[in-house]
Amino acid sequence: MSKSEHSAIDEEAFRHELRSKTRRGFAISAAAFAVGAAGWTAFLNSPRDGRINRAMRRALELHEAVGRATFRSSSRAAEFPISQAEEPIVNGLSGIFSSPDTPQRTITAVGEAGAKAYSLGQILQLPRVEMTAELRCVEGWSTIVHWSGVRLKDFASATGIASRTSRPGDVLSRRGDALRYARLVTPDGLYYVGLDVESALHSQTLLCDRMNGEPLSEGHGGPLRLVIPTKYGYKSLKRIGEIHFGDRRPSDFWAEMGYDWYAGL
Ligand SMILES: Nc1nc2c(c(=O)[nH]1)N[C@H]1C(S)=C(S)[C@@H](COP(=O)(O)O)O[C@H]1N2
Ligand SMILES: [Mo]
Repeated sequence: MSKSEHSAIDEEAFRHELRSKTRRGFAISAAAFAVGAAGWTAFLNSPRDGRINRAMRRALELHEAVGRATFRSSSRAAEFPISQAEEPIVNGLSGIFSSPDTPQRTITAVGEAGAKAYSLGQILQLPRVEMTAELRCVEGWSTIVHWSGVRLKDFASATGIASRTSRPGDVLSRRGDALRYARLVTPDGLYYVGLDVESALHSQTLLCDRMNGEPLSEGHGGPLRLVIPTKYGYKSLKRIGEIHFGDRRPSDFWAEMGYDWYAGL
């Protein structure tokens, strides 16, 4: 089977999955709204949680519960032939140019055993992976981009950072050993994302140092950014300063503005 046939099939499977999830999501959200239909007034007047009202927040949480319940590590974002890759716009500069005079050479990893700094060189010794996938911004554009880097899963396996017992290896295969959440932060702390551990350790979740065959520019998050095509673009944090794993659900820059915390497959 040729490569393009293969990705067409993957894509069909992806769209099918998305459609059925969307249907399920709608059914449950509709039920939530019916319950909430005790009145628009009650809905609109419900107390606020951050910037959005609590009823809306609950609907998003329900949507997330559906996503998590149907998420399997075999659910994959579509991948495309490399020839379809294009240059994405630079979108969102929070936390990127705030310390331009300090070239960043280390990433701090924080787990149950405390914090440890890793050089970019150490991280990039992990097996290299390439992926051509869609960067989908919630604002309505999407671009197919060719990325290369290493898997966050491989970094976690090598360091033991996602393990409750700080043991290296595949935490998701050891019952109860995986910490529940990952949090990534820019060096200045201004931009941050939270991920459930299954999404963080998904095989398409990459730490990238190259984009479309070139070293990653500062605007796109160089020297190292997260790319997670199973989620909306706002989860793909540019310019990683710290990677944390823990059991407390992390805050998230765009979720605090009212967007979905889960934001993906
Ligand atoms: N540090 C940081 N990362 C970020 C953002 C940001 O403002 N700051 N914006 C996010 C959003 S909303 C999108 S759509 C993508 C865009 O990535 P690009 O600029 O490489 O196209 O980056 C994400 N990562
Ligand atoms: Mo975005």
